[in-house]
Amino acid sequence: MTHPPRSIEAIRARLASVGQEHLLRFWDQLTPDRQSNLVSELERIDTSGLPRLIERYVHAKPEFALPERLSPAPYYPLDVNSTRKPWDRQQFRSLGEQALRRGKVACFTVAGGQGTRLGFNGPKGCFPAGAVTGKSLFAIFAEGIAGAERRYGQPVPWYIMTSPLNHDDTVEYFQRSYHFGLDPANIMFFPQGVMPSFDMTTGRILLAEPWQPATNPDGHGGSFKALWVSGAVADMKRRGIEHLSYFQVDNPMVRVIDPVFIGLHVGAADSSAEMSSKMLPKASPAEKVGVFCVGNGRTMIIEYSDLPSTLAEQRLDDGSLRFNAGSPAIHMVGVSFIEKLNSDPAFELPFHRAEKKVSFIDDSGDRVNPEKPNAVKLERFVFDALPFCKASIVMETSRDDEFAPIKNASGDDSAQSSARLQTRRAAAWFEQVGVRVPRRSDGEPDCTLEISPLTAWGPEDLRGLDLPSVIEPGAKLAI
Ligand code: UD2
Repeated sequence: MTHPPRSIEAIRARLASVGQEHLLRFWDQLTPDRQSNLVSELERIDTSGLPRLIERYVHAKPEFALPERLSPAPYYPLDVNSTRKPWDRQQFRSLGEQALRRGKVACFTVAGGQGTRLGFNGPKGCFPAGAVTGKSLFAIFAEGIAGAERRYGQPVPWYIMTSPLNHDDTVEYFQRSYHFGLDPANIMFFPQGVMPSFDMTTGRILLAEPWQPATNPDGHGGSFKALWVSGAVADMKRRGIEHLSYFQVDNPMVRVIDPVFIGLHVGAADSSAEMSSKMLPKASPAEKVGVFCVGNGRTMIIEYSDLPSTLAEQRLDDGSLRFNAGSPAIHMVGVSFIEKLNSDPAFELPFHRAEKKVSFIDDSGDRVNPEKPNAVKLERFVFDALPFCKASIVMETSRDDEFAPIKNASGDDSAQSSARLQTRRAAAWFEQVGVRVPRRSDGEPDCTLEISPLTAWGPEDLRGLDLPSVIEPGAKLAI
């Protein structure tokens, strides 16, 4: 299809008015198909907002404004008898289970990230993560969901946010895997939005190809809009879903459904049931996780890069970190909260600016692969919605039980470290039901273990199973 000259002139004028006419530099050399591609890409860019955006985030580097009144956020501690805030875990478990038995809860996975650090060619959810079986992240989550459906006798729909870059591959992967035995009618995929990537010095949008502006996914904070425009929220309302269990694609040990957390979110006196979060005590002041704070009276997460080291390193008299509540990025989100945000035309989460290396086509049509950051990417973060809640609670979870993310190709937060943590957790559970686990002199299990979330959510689920009484040194065991 060729584009009528008049419409391309209108687009050219619109781009010229905001200093972006270079995006059409190669127009005359493009095939009609590629011209068409370029036009639809350009039509998606909100040109009227560009000058302000570039001024504010590309030419300037907005400093994070630390709230004047900042204190650590309170939380429901893991030890329910702690003097910090005693609470009744069983009561909230029952409330959560009630919500599950009434079919009010769905899962929501943000899987639109580019996974650059992992260096994996494909959607990150397809990455082999099971310590023994090498099952993918998606397969492990699916088993957790199947486990919840079996326990509570209700479908747990699964909403998966992809990006335009990995959407088709993700959907195909699920089809090839027969949706891991889940009912495909209960799984909905939708792509998040994208933002243009800007040249760091000129503010011009880079061209990834002569027919394609460079773009990046707009951050997991883009999910509030994507859930709305994709029709996912409408689908939830049709099904009577009221709450979403939100988790990232990178953590194979996450409890995809946690009745206690659901119960607190829906029923705690200080919860608005809008958005709640899990926390875990930080492993070190420099750990790369956001930190829960109360700023000017509102619960919020301050990203690790924005928390001044003077605060990150502050200690209490007992030696513990004052700002110790790290975020594993696990939330409960009320469907009505998503609706509330989207019905306010002025609602917008802030952008966060990151300088990245982005390969591009220069004005002479040559590809440039920069050696240092040349581009600004803008992303929104989901946790910036917390201060929009009427009230928001935080619950402590156990690092050993629920956090083994895979982010890097090696070292910390890699497949190897995650397998070690999966093994450690499984060893602890096995030992609690009397299975002998071989241990090395440093105390680490001398074997590799994996427990599927379809089999058990904790040691209590292992009782009554046909388990070996002893695991041999060097064994690999998956149940
Ligand atoms: C995130 C949190 C950090 C801590 C840590 C725990 C942010 C900014 N930081 O760090 O505070 O909680 O996780 O593991 O979130 N994603 C999308 N679309 C996007 C970008 C990301 O779906 O446009 C997904 C991505 O697929 C992944 C998740 O969001 O599931 C986290 O993204 P990340 O890897 O950029 O965040 P990270 O690990 O720096």
